[in-house]
Amino acid sequence: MVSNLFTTSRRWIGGLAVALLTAGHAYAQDVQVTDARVSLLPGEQPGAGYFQLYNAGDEAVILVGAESDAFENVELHVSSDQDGMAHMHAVEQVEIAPGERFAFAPKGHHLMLIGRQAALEAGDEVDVRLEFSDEQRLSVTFDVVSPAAL
Ligand SMILES: [Cu+2]
Repeated sequence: MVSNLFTTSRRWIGGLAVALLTAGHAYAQDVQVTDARVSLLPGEQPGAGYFQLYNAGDEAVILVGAESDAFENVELHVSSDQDGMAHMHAVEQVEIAPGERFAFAPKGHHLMLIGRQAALEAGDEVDVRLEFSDEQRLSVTFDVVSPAAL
């Protein structure tokens, strides 16, 4: 009886996965990333990642995070200016509508790359995996640049 139930639910989950695949969701291959670069400050200070996202699909995509083997932690941040003081805070997610472009750029949204795991310098490349809702992942190669190059 127990094994019977197990088999049935597994079959049902399989059917659900197929249904989701055909439901017209936007997948990572519909997302185009260009101009990806990481600006590194000297010493232990975190790096900032910038890029352009284009949603070529016909459904919204939602960026929910990022990770990289080169850093302990990667967060989605947004900068703001309050009373002449620069602030930034973490954001949970960024939604990009179908056909829309979204720029991660200085003084706006950026990836905060915290806890460098190895020496990096301008001219190097670093891989970052962008994480979307539905557990979609997109691996992107970022060029390491000096802040002066932005
Ligand atoms: Cu930040």
